[in-house]
Amino acid sequence: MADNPHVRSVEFIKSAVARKDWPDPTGLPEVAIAGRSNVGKSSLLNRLVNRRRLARVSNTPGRTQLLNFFRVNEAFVVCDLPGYGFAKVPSAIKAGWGPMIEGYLDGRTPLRVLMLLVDCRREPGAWEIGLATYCSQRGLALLPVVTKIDKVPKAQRFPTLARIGGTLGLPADQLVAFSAETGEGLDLLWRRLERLLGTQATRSEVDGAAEPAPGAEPAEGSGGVG
Ligand SMILES: Nc1nc2c(ncn2[C@@H]2O[C@H](COP(=O)(O)OP(=O)(O)OP(=O)(O)O)[C@@H](O)[C@H]2O)c(=O)[nH]1
Ligand SMILES: [Mg+2]
Repeated sequence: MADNPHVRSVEFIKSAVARKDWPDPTGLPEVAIAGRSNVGKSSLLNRLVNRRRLARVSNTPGRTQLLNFFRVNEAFVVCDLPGYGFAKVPSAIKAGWGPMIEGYLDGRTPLRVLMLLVDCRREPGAWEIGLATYCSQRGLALLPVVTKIDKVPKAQRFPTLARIGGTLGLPADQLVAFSAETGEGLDLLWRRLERLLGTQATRSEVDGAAEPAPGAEPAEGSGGVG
């Protein structure tokens, strides 16, 4: 993979299920990657940090079965979550995922940003809509990402963002169109992530900050962040 100027270092910290196994907070802010099974969470993480096989990717939904923690640039921690919903995994295992994910979202003190991934070919369901609402209630910054955007013809990309954004109650320009396959959207994703992590303390800065990409990106509206 080509160099990514945003990435200086990445280390696997640990996998965890129970709260007692979560890594000790180090003062670094944390970012969670959430979304339905097979939406492309682990692929997004690998692309984000420029490593082909850091997080395990699979055609079979249900590949990621634990909370997997990584430290990036000594600046933040990322948690790759198991997927929600219709995974082809034994129901005894799947039954534990709801509490594992919800327990993490509710209880993880350093958590600042929730990346909510939605497949470009699906409609966000009650679970995704609920998570978006949950973010504003809990004071988490929401970073919505539409994955596998390489599957959508260029002319259909904006309508796709508008449709998914509409369901989530967000303006289309707040969604990042992303492809782990081609790297489309990677730079925008990094810029939004860095801005959310860097300006966490002041909501007004997050809401009001303009994107440093002349012409390419409209400035963001205030809906849905934090
Ligand atoms: N075309 C295309 N395929 C992708 C993209 N991202 C992921 N995939 C494929 O989608 C499948 C699932 O990817 P994962 O990254 O394992 O998805 P996940 O959300 O981590 O899945 P779970 O861990 O099972 O919840 C794999 O076959 C990937 O190769 C993308 O941007 N474009
Ligand atoms: Mg995964």
